[in-house]
Amino acid sequence: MVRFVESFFVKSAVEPEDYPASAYPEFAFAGRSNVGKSTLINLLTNNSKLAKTSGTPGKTRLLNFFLIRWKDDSDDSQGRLQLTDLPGYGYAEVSQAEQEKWRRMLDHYFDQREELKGMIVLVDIRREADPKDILMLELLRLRGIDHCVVATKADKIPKTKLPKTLKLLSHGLGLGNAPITAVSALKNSGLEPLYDWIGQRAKP
Ligand SMILES: Nc1nc2c(ncn2[C@@H]2O[C@H](COP(=O)(O)OP(=O)(O)OP(=O)(O)O)[C@@H](O)[C@H]2O)c(=O)[nH]1
Ligand SMILES: [Mg+2]
Repeated sequence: MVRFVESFFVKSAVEPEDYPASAYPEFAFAGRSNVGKSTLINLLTNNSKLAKTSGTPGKTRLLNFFLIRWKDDSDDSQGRLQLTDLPGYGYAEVSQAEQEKWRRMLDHYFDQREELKGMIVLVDIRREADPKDILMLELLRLRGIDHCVVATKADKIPKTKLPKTLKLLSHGLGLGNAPITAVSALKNSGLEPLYDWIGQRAKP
C-alpha cells in the first residue's frame, strides 16, 4: 500500500494561468461545502495543518494544489503526486452568476489538467443522495474521468448501519460500479481503500 511520506502546499489559484504545472499524477477532491474535503486531505497526508478546515461552510474558495511524495514498501516504489482541493459547492443560495462561475472554473480545470487521474467525490454519510452530487458524478461520467465516492463523517452513524447506508447512497447516486467507501476523521478510519485507489492510479 502506498504511504504519503511528505506533503507540501504548492499554491492557490482560480485562473488556469495561475495553476501550477500539471507535472505529476493528480487527484482532485470535490463535494458540497463542509463535507470534509480539506479534512480528508489532512488525514491522508497526516498533516493537520496542510489544508485549512473550518466549521463554517465555504472555507475553501480557491483551488488549492498540494504536492505529495509517496512510497510503497511492498514493491519498493516511490514517486510524487498532486492533490487538489476544489472549492465546495452548494453552501448557500448562491446567485446564478456564481454558479456559472463555478461551473466555468470546473470546466477549465478539467480541460487543463492533463495529469488528472481521478476525482474523489465526498458526500456526507448522513444525507440522502444530493442532486448537486448526482450532477457532479454525471459530469465525471460524461468526461470519462475515473472517480470514487467517499462518504464522510462515518462516526455520526452507528457502525451496524454502515453497509446498508453505503448501499443506499450508491444506489441513490447512481454509482453503478464506481466504488464507495466510508471514512471518519474523528476515528481516523477508512483510509486504506483510498490509499489503494489513489496508489493504483498514481503508479506508472
Ligand atoms: N465528526 C466528524 N467531523 C468531520 C469529519 N470530517 C470533517 N469534519 C468536520 O466538518 C467540518 C468541515 O470540514 P472541512 O474539511 O473544512 O470541509 P470542506 O469540505 O473542506 O469545506 P469547504 O472548504 O467549505 O468546501 C469541520 O468542522 C470538520 O472538523 C468526520 O469524519 N467526522
Ligand atoms: Mg475546505
